[in-house]
Amino acid sequence: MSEIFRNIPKIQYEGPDSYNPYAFKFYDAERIIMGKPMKEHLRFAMAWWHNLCNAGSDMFGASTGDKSFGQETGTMEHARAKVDAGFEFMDKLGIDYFCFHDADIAPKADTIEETNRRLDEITDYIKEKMEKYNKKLLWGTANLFNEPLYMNGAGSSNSVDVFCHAAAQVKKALDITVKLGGSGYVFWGGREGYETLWNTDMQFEQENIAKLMHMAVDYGRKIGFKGDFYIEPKAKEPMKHQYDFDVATSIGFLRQYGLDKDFKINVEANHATLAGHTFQHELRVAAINRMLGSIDANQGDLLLGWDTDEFPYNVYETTACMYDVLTAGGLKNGGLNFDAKTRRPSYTHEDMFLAFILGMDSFALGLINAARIIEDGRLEEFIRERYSSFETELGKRIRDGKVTLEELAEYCEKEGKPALPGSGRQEYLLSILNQLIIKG
Ligand code: XUL
Ligand code: CO
Repeated sequence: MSEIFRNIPKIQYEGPDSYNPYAFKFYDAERIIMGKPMKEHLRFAMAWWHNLCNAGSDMFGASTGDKSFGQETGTMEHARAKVDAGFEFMDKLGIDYFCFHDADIAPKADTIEETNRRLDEITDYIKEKMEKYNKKLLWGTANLFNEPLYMNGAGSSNSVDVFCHAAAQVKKALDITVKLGGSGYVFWGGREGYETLWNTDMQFEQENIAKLMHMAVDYGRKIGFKGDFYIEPKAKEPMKHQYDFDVATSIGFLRQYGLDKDFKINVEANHATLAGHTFQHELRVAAINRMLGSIDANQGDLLLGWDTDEFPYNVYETTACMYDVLTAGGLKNGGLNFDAKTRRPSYTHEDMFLAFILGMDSFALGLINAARIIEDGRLEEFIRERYSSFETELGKRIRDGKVTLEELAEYCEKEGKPALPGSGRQEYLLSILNQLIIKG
């Protein structure tokens, strides 16, 4: 097999003063941060679909790039060429993980048998490469949104036959995820939602999605899947309303249907902003519910109301993200999957590398900053102090659930009107954040 990205060298760390576009300025894989090498904190993953499949087409125009890698697209030769390209790419960037949908790795055939045979063939090849290059599968998933038959959803379809088709696809996607030793399996509810309630039985649809997920858990555990299942929340797009709207909604769903022991959340930055939340808000909701599983690392554009899937460059955001990851105790089975694509005019193979360098450096900076914030301690100390009135005897009894409303009403009568609760000092705290982030 000949080299595909011939003019791209192995990307090395050269430090913040380097002018070499093909070098990391901040990502230094082995550098120890809070007791662990950067690469273990970050566990970067390549998303097969954006990096190896998407060539820049959008609903207004054709592809601008070329991801044929020398083969006719849509063939098994092309599928194999993408494997070659993907492993060379990961190797050159020092990325240890990848993620895929079934449909990304092999072209769908007319029958399930033939599609599955192709998936067997290509995963044999991927497995060989994984061993050769020492790469791992972060998570696998099934594409349950592209085919016309999924127009009304998969688990939420009104058609029992479509539901069964989705089940067959999930079964195979689990088979190949386990075959490749994946540590996660994602459900992104692509079209699990609705356009109008005037043709939709919401309860029926949600119950059916849960049934499909239960079957996936039962089957996955039966064939030896020990990793985490994930829901990846998204508020809208492609549907007007999606059932897994945000992290809180998804956790409510998982608990309601008894799926919370097997599932965690895969939080995507751009999906958070589509739901009207910050990325950090979504991470925090997952973390305080012990359900922070994995992250789709990208960035949206606040001026645009859709999923632009940009490579992350906003260091304030990556800092907030890594702060929440560190304080949650890290990502165990999860990682940072670049569910991101280069902008349409950045169409060359070189741009693929430059985009990952941007994303990896942005998260490395985020990690460095987050560790600095924690080590500095001023922000955390402020928060501790802010709630310290609950350290009193009375405060503790409230927290322990050992007081009544009557008792507290009596206390108030005795104490009179409370003093103001103390300044939030937001501007001061943000200036500390600036000081710590800009330190360099
Ligand atoms: C779509 C999206 C998906 C999931 C996997 O917005 O994020 O690529 O990550 O299906
Ligand atoms: Co995603």
